[in-house]
Amino acid sequence: MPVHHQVHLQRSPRGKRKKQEEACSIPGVGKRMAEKIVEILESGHLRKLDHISESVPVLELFSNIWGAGTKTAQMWYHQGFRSLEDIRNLASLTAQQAIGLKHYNDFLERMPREEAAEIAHTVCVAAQAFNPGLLCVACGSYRRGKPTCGDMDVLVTHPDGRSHQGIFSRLLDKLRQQGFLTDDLVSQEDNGQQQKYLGVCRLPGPGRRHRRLDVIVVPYSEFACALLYFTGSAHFNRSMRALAKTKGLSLSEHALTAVARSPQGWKVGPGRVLPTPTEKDVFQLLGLPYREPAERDW
Ligand code: DCP
Ligand code: MG
Ligand code: MN
Repeated sequence: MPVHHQVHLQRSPRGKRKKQEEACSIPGVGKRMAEKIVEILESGHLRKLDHISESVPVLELFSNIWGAGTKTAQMWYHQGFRSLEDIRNLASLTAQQAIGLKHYNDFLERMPREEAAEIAHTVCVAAQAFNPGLLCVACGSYRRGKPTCGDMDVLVTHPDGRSHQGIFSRLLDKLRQQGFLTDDLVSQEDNGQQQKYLGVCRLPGPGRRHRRLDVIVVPYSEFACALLYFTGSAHFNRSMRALAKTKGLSLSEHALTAVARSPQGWKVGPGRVLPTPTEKDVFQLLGLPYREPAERDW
């Protein structure tokens, strides 16, 4: 044993050393964890947490900026920033984070579902002016019947299977011209066959707040799975995907697929897409009783 180690052990009080050994004997507890346990036992306090409890509210403040995750929040904290004023004046922001900061308070607030309905209505009227056969569905927490919504999620498709094509950018251009869309966050035009827009809108008239708006345009062949996905909740979707996996199926926002496997269990090929004209078909193929949107929080 190295000399400095001996000296340390001799100097430490017998009780402390015993506690340390005892803590170490717990399976999964190593030297560093044992030290922390002993510190708490001896002083009733862990000094390492002092710094953490100081940073937690600031990290939360920062990560509530749209487009900033925990990593960015931590980086800003380490750069010495402590307030939104610091971020505004000193931090380098992505375009998305700048929009998130500009609408910080509006984005933190949930809107009443009546206002969410007005937003969906505005999008649907604009879409159906191009083609009255377009199908627009208000999804997300709104479709689940929540009294307030964090944003509005609108799904657009056409039952003829092709007239949804070309609608995405025309619809967004029109809403921009109306002054309804105020900022763009993400516009994905090449996500397979589905197109996704994340942005910011504001209804006309005084006293209106900026609200988050998500729009997806999907081919009708993917309607049921896209509707199921976009209705959520996110937790419900994770459960459904996990369940599908246990049955050799794969559920996505595009389709329910029978995964093809080799005798060794490897995935081979793209699998076979199961026909799911409605949400009920997805439940049925998974062997589940149908659940109304309001029953899909878990
Ligand atoms: N979604 C998901 N996984 C994610 C994010 C979203 O499956 N990580 C799906 C399920 C959500 C839907 O997309 O219900 C819409 O996403 P939102 O973030 O808009 O969530 P909600 O509409 O459910 O809640 P909120 O009222 O906060 O908008
Ligand atoms: Mg939503
Ligand atoms: Mn959303």
